[in-house]
Amino acid sequence: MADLDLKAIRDTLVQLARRAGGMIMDSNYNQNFATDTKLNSVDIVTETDKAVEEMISTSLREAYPTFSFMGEETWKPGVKIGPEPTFVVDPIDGTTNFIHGFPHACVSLGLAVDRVPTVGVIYNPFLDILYSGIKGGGATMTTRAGGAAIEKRLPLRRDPAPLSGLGSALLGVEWGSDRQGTNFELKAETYRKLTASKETGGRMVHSLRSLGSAALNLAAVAAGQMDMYWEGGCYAWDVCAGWCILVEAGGIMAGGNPGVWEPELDGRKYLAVRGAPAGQKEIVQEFWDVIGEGKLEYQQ
Ligand code: LIP
Repeated sequence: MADLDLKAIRDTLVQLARRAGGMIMDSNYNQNFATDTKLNSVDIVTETDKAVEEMISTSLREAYPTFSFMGEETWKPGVKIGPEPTFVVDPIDGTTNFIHGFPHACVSLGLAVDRVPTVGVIYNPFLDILYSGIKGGGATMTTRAGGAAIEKRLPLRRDPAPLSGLGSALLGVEWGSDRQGTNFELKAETYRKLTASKETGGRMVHSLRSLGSAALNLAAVAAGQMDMYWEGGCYAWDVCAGWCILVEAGGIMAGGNPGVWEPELDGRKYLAVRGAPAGQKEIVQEFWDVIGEGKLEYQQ
């Protein structure tokens, strides 16, 4: 790890993310083009997902031949991330948004070292917003206005407010592709308890948001635009880049099930909290209390 040039790796990932963004915007998204499904009718993959992953994996193997590579479209069930430097890549995170032309899809490029998210680059080509982070080196968000790049450190607020509990929080959640069974029931019940009025036993959070992309939800928490993000069912490639950016912006990643303070990168159950001078652990505990006895049952 000591001899890895993380800044050079970040720069390579930024270049690739922008190139991939060009492929995404050049594709026929939102034009009834061919899609394929994986687990069920809402777990979608397109030719563009595959072409972008092919371009990224070929480029990264050339540039870093000794590193491992894990990508959403070529991963085989059972394969886990090892301790060696590993690129963890989602060519299009938010494929459902992509096919609907809903402008929240991104390229998510992470590097894990010792299974720890170490470099992260997320690029949403629809809105031309790029997020990046390097372990120990901070996180930034780059937008463009009038042709000029504007880079801001994350979180966007210089003095993030303390977290004062779920009652004043804006939370990211996702429905995922399971639409029946234990995980689905637990999600639906948790969303009900989070939003219901205090008089009826709920926490009455400010509201719930679903950006449709784990990476963009994590980027929003890192930026301080959402207070938390809870997801069960997504994979390491959905969260690796965003996790690095989140931590570099002062946020923490806990587990999606109660009691897990150190979740695994490929554990598939996550609870992210924004950077704040106080209240991070308390709001995690409060969220876990809402889950109660339930448990997300996604396996690695
Ligand atoms: C998607 C995630 C989304 C999650 C879905 C899926 P994809 O990734 O980012 O947040 O709810 O289960 O994993 O399939 O668009 O790359």
